[in-house]
Amino acid sequence: MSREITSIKQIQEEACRELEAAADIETIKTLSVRYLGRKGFVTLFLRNVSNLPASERPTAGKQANKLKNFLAQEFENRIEELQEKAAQEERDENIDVTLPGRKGDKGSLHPITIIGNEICDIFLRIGFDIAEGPEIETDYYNFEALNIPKDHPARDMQDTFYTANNFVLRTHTSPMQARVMEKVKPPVKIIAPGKVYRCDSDITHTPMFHQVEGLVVDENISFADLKGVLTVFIGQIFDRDTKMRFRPSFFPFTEPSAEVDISCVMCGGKGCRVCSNTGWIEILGSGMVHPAVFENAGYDSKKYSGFAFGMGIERIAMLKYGIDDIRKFFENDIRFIGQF
Ligand code: 2NL
Repeated sequence: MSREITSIKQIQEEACRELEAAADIETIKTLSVRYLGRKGFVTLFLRNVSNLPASERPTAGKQANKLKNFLAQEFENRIEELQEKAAQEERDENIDVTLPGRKGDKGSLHPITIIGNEICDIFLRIGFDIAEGPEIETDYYNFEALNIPKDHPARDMQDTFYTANNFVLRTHTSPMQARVMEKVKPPVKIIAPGKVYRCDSDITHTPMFHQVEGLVVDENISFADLKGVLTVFIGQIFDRDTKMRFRPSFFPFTEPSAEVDISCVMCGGKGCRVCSNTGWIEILGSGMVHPAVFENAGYDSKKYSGFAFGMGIERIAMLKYGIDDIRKFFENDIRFIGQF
């Protein structure tokens, strides 16, 4: 550097030009000494500020200090850049291209998603539409519309999660079906899949689980139609020769109501631990839609009839995969949920 450097601006321009040209860390360290060292240009300039006319001193001092900080930062940044570049080059050199590649983890569908999709696909093939809706429901759609009176045990605080302002986490997906009936005239042929919530927890209950409910409404729908649809469904989701039976039951929203059992998927009906030696396993609830539910929806219960059913997806998945504890579905242990 032979030329005399006089102004701060000149020092800055020169420093930047030299930094631009510097290709290695040693050169930058030398530059740092040359500009910011004890006898560096910036240092000397700062020392010389007191010799300037008084009116120029504050500005010159401020600018020189600013440049000092600026250059210190620039030098440091550039050194870091070069260090990182060198480290990267070293890493590149050390790659052994003959090693087998590392496999990335592959995601898979959750077992409940798989079985839920399978259930929906079967009903879609029989001509059902899918209806989905809110998980936070009003008391009306979750209970009242479905003929569940105010004093019904299912309403107990123990079973239902209440949110602010008397909303509830839906305890079944039927409220969605009530919503559809309110909007569309028969014929209705829908399934309502989704998450439902009950305040309950043990080896067969989790506070959140999944349901698929079905609803068919038209003129002249009979219990035989219910039996036909469920026969096709059970034959497809389990085995073609799985047997099925209805057992009288009670639900407030259906009359008559029936529980549906299938011949035990584990022992084929001979009797085992899974079926408590009965040879039968309960898989869903069903019935003919109660006239009060139709009237609540604005349907003429003299003109229309219909059937409905509801099942827990976890229960079907447990039977299909031979899983004995429902909680395994929600512990999110990849070793478990990645198997399906
Ligand atoms: C079960 C039983 C059932 C229904 C759900 C239903 C819906 C409407 C009208 C009438 Cl909108 N019924 N749904 C009917 C019978 C049984 O579910 O054990 N579910 C897990």
